[in-house]
Amino acid sequence: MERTLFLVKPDAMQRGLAGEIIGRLERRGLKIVGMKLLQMDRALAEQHYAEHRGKPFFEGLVAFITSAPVIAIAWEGKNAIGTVRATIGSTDPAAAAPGTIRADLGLEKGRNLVHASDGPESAARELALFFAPGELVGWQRDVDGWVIE
Ligand code: IDP
Ligand code: MG
Repeated sequence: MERTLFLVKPDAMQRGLAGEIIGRLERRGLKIVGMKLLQMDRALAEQHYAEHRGKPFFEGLVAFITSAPVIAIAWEGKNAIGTVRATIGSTDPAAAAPGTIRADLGLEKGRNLVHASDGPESAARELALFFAPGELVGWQRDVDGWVIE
């Protein structure tokens, strides 16, 4: 089982697409183990996007991500990191595969609706930025890893 950090970004929130987006990931079988609505401040945005500091789009990205509330979600499931990335599609919605969240709901790289961690190290780092360990819940699983209903 893996966990990954996911954000419904301000553009998706403004457009009323949070339910649609979260529903798609729920229906894949991923489980929510943490969720909060928050407005990111500049310090959190700069930490979250630290790898992009210095790039031409960095200032715009920080201004955008702090411009309205976001929903932060910790998803848990088998290969959760790769599964969420595959479900959202590539960074540029115009180039993303049809059927993915970014392709189906967006068109602009700078307004691509969602964030998802891109690997185990970034998932651990980003989860810690948004959630204290005690805030993440556990689902009861059987020996094969399936959630016990
Ligand atoms: P990712 O969100 O698919 O992981 P990254 O390369 O990590 O993509 O970039 C982080 C975010 O920065 C993107 O989701 C997008 O919102 C924004 N971004 C990336 N490249 C550009 C660009 O060339 N122009 C405008 N915004 C960009
Ligand atoms: Mg990224």
